[in-house]
Amino acid sequence: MKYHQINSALFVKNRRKFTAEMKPNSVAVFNSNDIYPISADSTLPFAQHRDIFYLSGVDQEESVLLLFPDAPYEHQKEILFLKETNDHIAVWEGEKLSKERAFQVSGIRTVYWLQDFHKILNEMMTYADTMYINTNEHYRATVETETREARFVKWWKERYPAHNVAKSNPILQRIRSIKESEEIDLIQHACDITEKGFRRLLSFVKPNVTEYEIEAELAHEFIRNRSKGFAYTPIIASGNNANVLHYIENNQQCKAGDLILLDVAAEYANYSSDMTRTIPVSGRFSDRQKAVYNAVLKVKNEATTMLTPGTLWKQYHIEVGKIMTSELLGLGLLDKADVQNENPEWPAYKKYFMHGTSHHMGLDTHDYGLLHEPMKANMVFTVEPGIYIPNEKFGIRLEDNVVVQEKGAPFNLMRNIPVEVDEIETLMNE
Ligand SMILES: [Mn+2]
Repeated sequence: MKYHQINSALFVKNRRKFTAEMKPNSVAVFNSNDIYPISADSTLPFAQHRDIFYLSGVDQEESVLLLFPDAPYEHQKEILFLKETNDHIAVWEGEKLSKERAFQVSGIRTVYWLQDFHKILNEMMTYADTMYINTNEHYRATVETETREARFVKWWKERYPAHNVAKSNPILQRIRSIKESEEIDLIQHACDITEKGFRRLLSFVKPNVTEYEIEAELAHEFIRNRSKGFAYTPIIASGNNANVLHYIENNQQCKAGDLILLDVAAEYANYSSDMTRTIPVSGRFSDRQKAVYNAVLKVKNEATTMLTPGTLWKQYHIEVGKIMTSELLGLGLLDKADVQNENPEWPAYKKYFMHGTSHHMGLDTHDYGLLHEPMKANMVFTVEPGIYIPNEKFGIRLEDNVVVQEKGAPFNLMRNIPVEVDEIETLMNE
């Protein structure tokens, strides 16, 4: 791992929050992700399943975490199963967690090699009444492959049909959405790496630079700061490309006078950041670009103040829509009749701003969080309004990451990343 080791106290706390919600005499199992094959012996880089990482800090393939708070013996309450390693295996496969290192990382004392999993699970199942299985219930998830977790669940249900089944996912959605201070520090660190990348761009971008050269600058800056790289596939969209919301080709040349929409951010220690900035290729905004930019900025700043404990996600979006509508009227993009005749299911403003304003962010960029439940302190949200105008061949989105506070306005984790027109122009022309 490139990142500095996280204090195992975080994972101890996370497990305590999970087990506090478990029914009496129940077991929960969490699996690593697979390493996905390409062809021949090529593979995609490993990406750990965020749930087992959240509960253990183990960032390695072929790992299983078993939690059994009511186990008859103390050493059975928390168990890790890891891929076997020793000095000989390490020469061939590189360093994997030893039992001692696994304890240092996770705070879990009982560590077995993976070949003992079925035998020990069987013993636990004879004691337990209920099994917590971990299904993916994220509101945006579409999964085509069978994950290691899904494979385990299928096998387990066939093998142990007499046990009660319970769901881990709603518990994880709730506890993962409220961040511990250590997690907020890690997300802040990811945001700070993103800031370094963005500042580097402000002196790099000139007419005729290509979108992929911009991507390369960011990758360089992120990795040299101990990030694995982008937290999600970067969007580097100059000119009219900004009006394709999920443009990821990043293969065009940036033309003088155009804007570049950059939805680009670093990960750190598996935590995301999620930033969008829109900058002028030539280092100066036109008057029209500036007017639309400042409208988006105003919506972002006003929306941010509404992210407070008790706010409902759906109601928040209705309120942001009203602010956006007033800005679009001011820009002449909508007229009064458009608004008076609007369909409440698809209000007029959606012609120019068709996506959501906020999502939870954390270990996943679109993180866990139950959107029908009111917001709480220490949730981390993005705030990302945009105005997209294909007729004028540009689109603008601005996005920060903020922490909901017990009292007062949210804390902006991207407060140091330039966003005002004057500051962007000054830095681009130094
Ligand atoms: Mn986002």
